[in-house]
Amino acid sequence: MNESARTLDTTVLTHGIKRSAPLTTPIEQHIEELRIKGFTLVDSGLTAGEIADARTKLDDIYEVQADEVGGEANLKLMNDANIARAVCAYDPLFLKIATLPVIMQISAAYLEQYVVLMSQNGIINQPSTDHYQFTWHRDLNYQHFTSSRPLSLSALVALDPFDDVTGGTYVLPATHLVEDFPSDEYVVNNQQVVTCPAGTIIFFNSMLFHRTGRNSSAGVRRAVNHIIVPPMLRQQYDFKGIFEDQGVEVDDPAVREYLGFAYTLPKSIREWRAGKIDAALAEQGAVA
Ligand SMILES: O=C(O)CCC(=O)C(=O)O
Repeated sequence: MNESARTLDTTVLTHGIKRSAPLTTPIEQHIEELRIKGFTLVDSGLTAGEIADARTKLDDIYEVQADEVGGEANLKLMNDANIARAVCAYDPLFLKIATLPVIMQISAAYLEQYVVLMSQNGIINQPSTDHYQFTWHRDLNYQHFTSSRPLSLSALVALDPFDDVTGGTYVLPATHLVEDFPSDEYVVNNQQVVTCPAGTIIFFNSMLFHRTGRNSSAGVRRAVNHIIVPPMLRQQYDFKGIFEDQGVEVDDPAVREYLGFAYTLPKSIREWRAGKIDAALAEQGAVA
């Protein structure tokens, strides 16, 4: 408990209230926090040994993935330095983390429908080094709307302590309920930094504005983020596959795009990154 919590009056008396929300299960307390302020903290239940293992494995996977694309310089080129992607496909410990009972329970209770893992990314926050995640963002990038029910849940598992020195996670409470990014003045006056021990999961509505805190310690500060969504906005069937099976050619680029021909999912992290590296190189060429 922090100093200000210790001095707060914790009796809850009301008047003029006809509707309120009594809690019946501990999970509901977390769902209520997610609904109102947009984030909540839960212990993952991982052992100290598993957390230590996950730290080493994350660093190893990052090295492997940097090699896959011809070196870290290419990751820097596409703003993907110090991020390890789809780590559950590289080591079973990360599949265990992605499917932790508490992650499955809270995502089912919060999203209230069938959900899938949209992404799982390791964040490697190196001391005194810039990271793409230092800048404010929503995990559903470029989206500026609110919804009466949540669309997506992020589950950020701290693998190192998040504190004032290693860098907590900065959040703007309740901004999952507001369309636009607020003014700089609002950000400065209302940002909150979430700190927690290693092994904690920071769950947040993926539309909450947040960012990684700067790491001014001497060590690396690592985390794994999961974005969990109901897969409702996707094609109901594979038009591209159906057209190909029928031997039907579609030449018009606009029609190909409309039918989702360009939307096949990358089959590997190397393939996912290849397109982005090509785009970054093309942009550099255009500027030069
Ligand atoms: O590392 C953190 O504190 C936040 C990570 C983050 O912003 C993200 O994964 O989207």
